[in-house]
Amino acid sequence: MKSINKALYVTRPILPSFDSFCEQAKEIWDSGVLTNNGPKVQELERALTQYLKVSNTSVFCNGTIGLLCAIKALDLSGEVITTPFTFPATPHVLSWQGIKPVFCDIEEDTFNLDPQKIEALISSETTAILGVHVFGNPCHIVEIDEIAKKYGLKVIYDAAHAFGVEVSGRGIGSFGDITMFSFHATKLFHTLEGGGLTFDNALLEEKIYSIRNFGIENEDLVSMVGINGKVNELQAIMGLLNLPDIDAKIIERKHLFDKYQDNLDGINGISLHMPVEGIRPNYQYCVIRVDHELFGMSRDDLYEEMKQYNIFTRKYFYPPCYQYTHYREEKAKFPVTEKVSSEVLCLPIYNGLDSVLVKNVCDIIKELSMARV
Ligand code: T4K
Repeated sequence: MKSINKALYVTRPILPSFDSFCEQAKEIWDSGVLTNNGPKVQELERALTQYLKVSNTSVFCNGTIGLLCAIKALDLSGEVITTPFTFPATPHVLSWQGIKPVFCDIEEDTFNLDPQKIEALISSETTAILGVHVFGNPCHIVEIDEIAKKYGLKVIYDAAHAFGVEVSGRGIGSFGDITMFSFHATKLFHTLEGGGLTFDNALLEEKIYSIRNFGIENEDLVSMVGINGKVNELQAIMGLLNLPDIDAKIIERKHLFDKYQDNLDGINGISLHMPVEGIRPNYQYCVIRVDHELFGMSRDDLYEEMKQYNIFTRKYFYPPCYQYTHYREEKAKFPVTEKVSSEVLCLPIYNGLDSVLVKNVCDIIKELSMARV
């Protein structure tokens, strides 16, 4: 059986040339402005607003703090309906603010909130819906918007996976009241650590700015309970250097994704999670589902077996949030999440990944499947 010499991880960060980073860093050294909404941060916000096709962007030290501040800016309280199929950051930011995450099951096709199941969960305490565009596939934006309008709820989207995604030519960050992006090193676009909030309502701009900066309005007035969510100038130049290449990086990833599609085709029990119709996908993740019965091996066994070949896949998102110690709920309430979460596996996809290695990964999956027959 084929083996992979060097450890293959689910992702590797995109890096600009070291010289270009040093050149930009020199400007920061010379100016002595390192942080506190410096010129590079402001330049990055303008560049992102244009690239993401949104009205306003505020950058943050990471996506989680960005989301926390979005919830604060919209004055949410009580209960918020969200998905159990996500990274811990999503429900935790609610709990941090004394808000109860009310989990709603997902749908099979997109792994996103099932809009048919949202209304039954709305109570007099509900203040918002927090959807996640999981693996870059958009939530059912129109249906969620209709429900929110009917019940007077706010809508926040966690677009940690959806940088650069467009729906019928519209930036994914232009939907809902506020959208959060993660600019973590493992994401398509990154600022080492980082995140961003995008929003249409210009009135939110000052509020978000103030919340990000301890609630300080001016030298004489601290008007809100804020936090330190600021980005430094070195993070900003990493973003400014990465951004111009993102479209080319998406194309490169599409080739890798297509290679996976060609080579996984026909393996019984393995299905590739596809981008939905009508969007511009970003190919940040390459996700398969493993049907234990048809493939002859469970997702967990495949995950373990692949490690023997130096392939380190990830079980995003297992365990589902309702199994976390803090949120324990009956799994019977979330049958789709339960199933999806036990079957998904993220395969290596990143810029610079040799397409020969993609073929090798697929061959190993194929051979493992045949070995069980
Ligand atoms: N909402 C959702 C839906 C999210 O998925 C996330 C984060 C958030 C909110 C929160 O956004 P941030 O606050 O993080 O901005 C990683 C990322 O750390 C996390 O940002 C991401 N989601 C999550 C899906 O993946 P881990 O714990 O799996 O990362 P780690 O360190 O195991 O990295 C995965 C692989 O990447 C490694 O095996 C090797 C490679 N890697 C990683 C890092 C950090 C590198 O090659 N270089 C690196 O510097 O969470």
